[in-house]
Amino acid sequence: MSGIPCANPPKFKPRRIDLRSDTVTLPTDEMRHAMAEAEVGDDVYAEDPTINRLEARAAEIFAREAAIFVPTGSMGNQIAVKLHTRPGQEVICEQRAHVYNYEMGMMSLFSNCSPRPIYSPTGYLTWDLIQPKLSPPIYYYAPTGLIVLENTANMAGGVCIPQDVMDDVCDHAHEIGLKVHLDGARIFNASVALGKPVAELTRKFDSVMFCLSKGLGAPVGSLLLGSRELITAARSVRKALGGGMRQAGILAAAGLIALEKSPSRLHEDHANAKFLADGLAHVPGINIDPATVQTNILIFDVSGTGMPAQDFTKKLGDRNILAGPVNRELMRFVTHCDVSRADCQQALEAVESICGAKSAVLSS
Ligand code: TLP
Repeated sequence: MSGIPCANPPKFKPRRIDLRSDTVTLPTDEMRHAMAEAEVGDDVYAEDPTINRLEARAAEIFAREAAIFVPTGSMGNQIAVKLHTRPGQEVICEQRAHVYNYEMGMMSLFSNCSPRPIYSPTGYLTWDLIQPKLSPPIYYYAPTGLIVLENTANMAGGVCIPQDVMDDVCDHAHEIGLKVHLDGARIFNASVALGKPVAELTRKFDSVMFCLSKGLGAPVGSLLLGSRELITAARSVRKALGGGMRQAGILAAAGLIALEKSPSRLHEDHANAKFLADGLAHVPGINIDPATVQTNILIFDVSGTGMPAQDFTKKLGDRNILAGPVNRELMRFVTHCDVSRADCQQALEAVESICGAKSAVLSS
């Protein structure tokens, strides 16, 4: 056979650089090995030793009484909304919050609550912004039932909420008997950027959700943390949502590795995001202030190129760079463990070539 050309030679498939999200990360060999070896049991009977270990370790890291493993961050958030509210109440959150925009309207569908979204120029809510939107105690208003903060604030460009802002919101809310839930899908990114342990950052919240399957690189899973009473109740709500996963210790095994090992490398993703932001800021038609990029998410405006973000995304895709449009003007890049500095350089070159080509068209 040697020397005879193959009739259908396999086509060379160039590697795609995936900046759409940190959800796209693939499990490491160490994770796959741990998954294969995981000791498992039926978690609906609370008998999966690996899940029990993950929950205990997460509770310990966050200095909480208890934790529950859930398949997704969305489920963790919605369990919290259900447990902290009564039907007919309002849930205050920032206008770009995940819990409001990307969870299928579940706070209305599942908990019978209405969102009260508030825009903040910084991307996160402060008590000054929240206080005027609390429902007055008049019988025909829907009472405020819960405040949800998001740290880091994803669609505000991965910005971190400072400790004093979170503490202040929680203190004021607690004074009037209101609960505060943290969507901490990327709280470990905030912890690295702010230089504070997650337990300290989240200490005042009534519940905290964090994801293993974002920057930490696990294939599946999130945890909801809180008091023992809250987490016991959460087991029923998780089951109601179809989230009782039986021998899911296979997933928790990867999660344990993500939890122990990944936080110490997140600074690399932040440095890569900064590198991208610095490069993008020099491309004509792209608008981003690199000083606002604190973690692994960049949101930038492409309207100056004359192209809608959807077209820009398509052109990047043609160059094997995957990214996501946020709306007509804005695009998002997310760095993660499967994206190197060289990949970021290649992404920047693709952006430059698109803008260069476009400028040439405009000037012709
Ligand atoms: N975010 C995803 C998309 O759903 C937008 C992403 O690519 O960023 N809270 C925050 C702050 C999130 O960013 C996400 C996922 C979730 C919750 C939900 O997590 P999953 O996808 O596990 O339900």
